Amino acid sequence: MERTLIIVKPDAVQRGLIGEIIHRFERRGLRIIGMKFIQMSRELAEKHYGVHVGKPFYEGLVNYIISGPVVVMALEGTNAITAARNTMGATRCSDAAAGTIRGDFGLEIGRNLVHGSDSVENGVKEVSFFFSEDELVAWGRDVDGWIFE
Ligand code: DAT
Ligand code: MG
Repeated sequence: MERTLIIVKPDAVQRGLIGEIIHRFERRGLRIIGMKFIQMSRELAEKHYGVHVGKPFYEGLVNYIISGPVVVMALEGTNAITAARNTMGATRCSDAAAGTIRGDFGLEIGRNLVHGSDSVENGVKEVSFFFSEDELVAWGRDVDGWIFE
């Protein structure tokens, strides 16, 4: 079972797309194990985006992610990393396939609506940045056997 950290970014929150975005992951079969509505501190944003320090877009990226409230979610499922990233679409919205979140709702790379972890290792790490273990709910759904093999 993999874990991924999903962030409904400030542009998506401002545009009233929280429900639409959560719905797509929920419908995919991923199991929600943590969720909260927060405004990120600069400190937490810099930790989360630490891998991008020094890149030309880093400053703008941090300012964008702290510019308004976000929804952070920890999702669990078989192949959760790849599945969630395919549901999100390509980083550059204009390249994202229609039917994906970014392909259906975005135009620009700096307003790309959603974050999802990019590896199993980063999924575990990023979930731990935003959730303590006691904020995560270990639960099963009656339908799990019809979604997970
Ligand atoms: P992703 O969010 O698809 O995992 P990433 O981890 O490579 O993409 O980059 C993190 C965010 O940084 C991305 O969502 C948007 C921004 N970004 C990435 N590359 C960029 C670029 N070349 N110009 C401007 N912003 C960029
Ligand atoms: Mg990334």
